[in-house]
Amino acid sequence: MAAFYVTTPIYYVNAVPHLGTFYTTVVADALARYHRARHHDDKTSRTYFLTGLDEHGLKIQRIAAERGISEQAYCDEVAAQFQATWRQMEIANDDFIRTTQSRHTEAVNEIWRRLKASGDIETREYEGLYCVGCEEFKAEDEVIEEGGEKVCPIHRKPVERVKEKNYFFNLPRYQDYLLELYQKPGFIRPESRRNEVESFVRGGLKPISASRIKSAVGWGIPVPDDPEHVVYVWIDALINYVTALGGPAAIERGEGNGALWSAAHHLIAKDILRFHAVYWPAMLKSAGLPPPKGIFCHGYLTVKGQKISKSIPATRVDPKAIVAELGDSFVDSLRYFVLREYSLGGDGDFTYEALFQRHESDLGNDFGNLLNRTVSMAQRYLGPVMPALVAGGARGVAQALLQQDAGREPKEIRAEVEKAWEAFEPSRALEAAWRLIRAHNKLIEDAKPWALAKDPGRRPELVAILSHCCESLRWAALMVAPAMPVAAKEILRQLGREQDLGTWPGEWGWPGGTLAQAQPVFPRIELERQASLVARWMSVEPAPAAAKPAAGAELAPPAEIAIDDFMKIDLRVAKVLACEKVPKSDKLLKLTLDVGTEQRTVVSGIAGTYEPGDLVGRTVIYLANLKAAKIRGVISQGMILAAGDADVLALSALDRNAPPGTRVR
Ligand code: ME8
Repeated sequence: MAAFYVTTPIYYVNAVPHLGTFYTTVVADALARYHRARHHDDKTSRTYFLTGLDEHGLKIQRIAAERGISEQAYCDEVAAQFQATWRQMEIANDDFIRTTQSRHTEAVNEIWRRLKASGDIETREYEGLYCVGCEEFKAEDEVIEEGGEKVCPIHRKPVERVKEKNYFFNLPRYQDYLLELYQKPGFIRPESRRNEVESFVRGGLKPISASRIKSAVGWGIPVPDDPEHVVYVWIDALINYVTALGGPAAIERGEGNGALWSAAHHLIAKDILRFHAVYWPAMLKSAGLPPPKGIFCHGYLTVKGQKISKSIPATRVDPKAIVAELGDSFVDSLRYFVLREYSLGGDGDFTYEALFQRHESDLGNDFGNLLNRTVSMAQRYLGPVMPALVAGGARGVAQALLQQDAGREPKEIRAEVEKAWEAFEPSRALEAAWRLIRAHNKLIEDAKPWALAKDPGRRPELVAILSHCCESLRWAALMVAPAMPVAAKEILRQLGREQDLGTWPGEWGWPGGTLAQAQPVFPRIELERQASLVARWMSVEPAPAAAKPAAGAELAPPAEIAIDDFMKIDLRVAKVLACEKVPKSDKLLKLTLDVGTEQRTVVSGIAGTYEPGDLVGRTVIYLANLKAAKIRGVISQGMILAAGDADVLALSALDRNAPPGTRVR
């Protein structure tokens, strides 16, 4: 049985979808669509795609309390938004799991009993540091000191000291098991992530928390037989992948959806690798269940190098807002873009310019153009009916031309596309499919059907060329349909081959079809419109909701940079010579700085914390090579560094005197 079970992380309900969660979900959707299409003719084949929501934990409990509504009401509200967004984005998941569903409570109870029966659950008096953002206990050496407080290095928020009696899971017992598991080829991909996990496990493991005391965290699944405790949110969350297949017993018996477990692939980003690659297989082993087949860990999407994250307004990229502006047909452009632009393992920086560029060049100029030219010429020269292409004769002419252009047979291209989808490499799959598209655009340019059409004697050649183009479009539509289901459907409709949707290319040879009128599938977006949209979407005016991150909301760490990148930043000592309020603004101060070689003007959003008089004569750290920007009519030449997120807490300072202009590094 060619089974394929793919999961996304279940997302926290402390935010609605953004481009980061969209990315993982679209990749999983495309992989599932590929597997369905590739094995459409195999009745025994099964594909299952699961996504859903992680609804328990302190983070959610606090947001609901702040909102003054019940946790469940809050979760229901966000769940509806997730589901509506995924539908709009053409996400065809087979199941949507929510950890507040009763089927999940049952599975968690059963797994807990199994962990206990294996002797892996024990109680301990525990004192430790807890980060609500991560929903995780942190060791002393995992936190950093900031402003005299211990803070989580990821969320930059104070960790909470917790002293309670907790249940613990005996993770160290599974060290050897895990190390052996990591030797299984492809269990953790990419290889760099496998190495990272392996060295973490080799470094030694500690028991992990398996519960929280109910008086501290009420919003969770009660520990079986001990209602004073709730199951720790990560243990609860990971089990979702088993719940959705019918629970541990169904998996053990290999019954129904349980049979899919041996084909399970967890798609995640690197922030949650340790939970999936270390804790989860150990828990499964303890519960008497086999590990998933594989874990694929992708990188972060960033904006200007910062991880796209719910709580950083400057990184906010909202797929819904983009589609609301550009129409439902743009969903496929967005899906295509994220799948084609980034190679799945690494990080990738998002820009709207690159999105528009690919929409216009790959989709409009390559794919759309081939469709448009082929369908309109075929209609004009041959009429709507394109009969099946018979072998031999003029077909050979087109074939020869094509091979010369594509450099390979369509079947070789198809094999490459298949290999790439199988290897979780959507970008390479799409790139390969594009070879077929580009080769046929070139075929049209070289064979000049408009010239052939003038000579009745060359009609067979004309038919051959245009049917080749129809067939290449049909193949390309089928091979890229996992990424662009709606565009693929429309292309097949115009070719008169809608019935092929959801199948996979078989023999090369146009099977015949009645063409519809040519219509643009990827409408052009005027440059001016693009520019005004980019300006609007990139304006970093914090949204009201994001201005004050909710308790526990994530403050993601910026992506890692190399020292060379850091060296591009020109930080200097500067002295404040003058300071005044910016008219009609509560937040902004205008500072005149001595930066050693000259005076510079900087507008800074620190008026909520500092009076102008506080600052004159102070030394600050100044970012000198930031592109100048006009803020409230004042040209700001750079910025000064300050601590704090939405609200400024403190200004940068030096602990000794250094003259203005001195480099800071
Ligand atoms: O961690 N780039 O939920 P979460 C790429 N509930 N992917 C990103 C991303 C970015 N900038 N930002 C988010 C949790 N993601 C837990 C999971 S699973 C048993 C429990 C994606 O809402 C990526 O898949 O914080 C990442 O792993 C996930 O969202 C984190 O989602």
